[in-house]
Amino acid sequence: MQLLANTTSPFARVARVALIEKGLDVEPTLVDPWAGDKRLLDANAAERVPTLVLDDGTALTESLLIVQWLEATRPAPKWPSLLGADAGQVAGVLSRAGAALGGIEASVHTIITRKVTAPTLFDETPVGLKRRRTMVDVMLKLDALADSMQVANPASTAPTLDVICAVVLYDYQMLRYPNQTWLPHTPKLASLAQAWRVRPSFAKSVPVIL
Ligand SMILES: N[C@@H](CCC(=O)N[C@@H](CS)C(=O)NCC(=O)O)C(=O)O
Repeated sequence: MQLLANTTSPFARVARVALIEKGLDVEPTLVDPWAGDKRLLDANAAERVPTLVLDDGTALTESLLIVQWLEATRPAPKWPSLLGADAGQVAGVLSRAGAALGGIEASVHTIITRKVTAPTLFDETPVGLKRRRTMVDVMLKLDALADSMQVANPASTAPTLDVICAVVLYDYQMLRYPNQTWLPHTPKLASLAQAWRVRPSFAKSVPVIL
């Protein structure tokens, strides 16, 4: 199995954390999704990370489809459910995960669009401002919800998808927008990210710009 990824992508990190939590600690094969890497192009016409190539050659793309594959092939109770231990939890988990993913999408869209326009040109446009407003609102919302995603002992508790997406968003924001005045103060979200970093899945996948 081969996980094509880079060291910054929050989508790749969601997939990697989920894989590790399901017992598949696949060391990522680093690719640049902007450089026409043949390994990535052969597996994913969209040339995006993450792309997971299974042992039989089947290519899985889209972070949430990789999570879906994991849920189907490595189900509870043998493996932790990423959607929650009981059915009553699922809607809440998906709702919080969806909010965090909206923030991740807005954040990545901003970074990617800066590649084709000067930063201020995009950031100050109506679309750029909408993306920024989304990032701010989502971070504040997750900060308010952070207590519900804390557990007594993260070292011995697998995270659900909402936790994965919230922590991935927070760490990505710190990587991409350090010291930005518009970034909201989210101390509870910061504590959440810090607390879950005791788990190898999060610790091994902290994003870095190489
Ligand atoms: N919806 C996809 C998004 C993946 C994505 O946009 N990955 C970015 C890196 S953060 C990428 O590879 N971008 C290259 C491109 O857009 O061409 C997922 O959930 O996996």
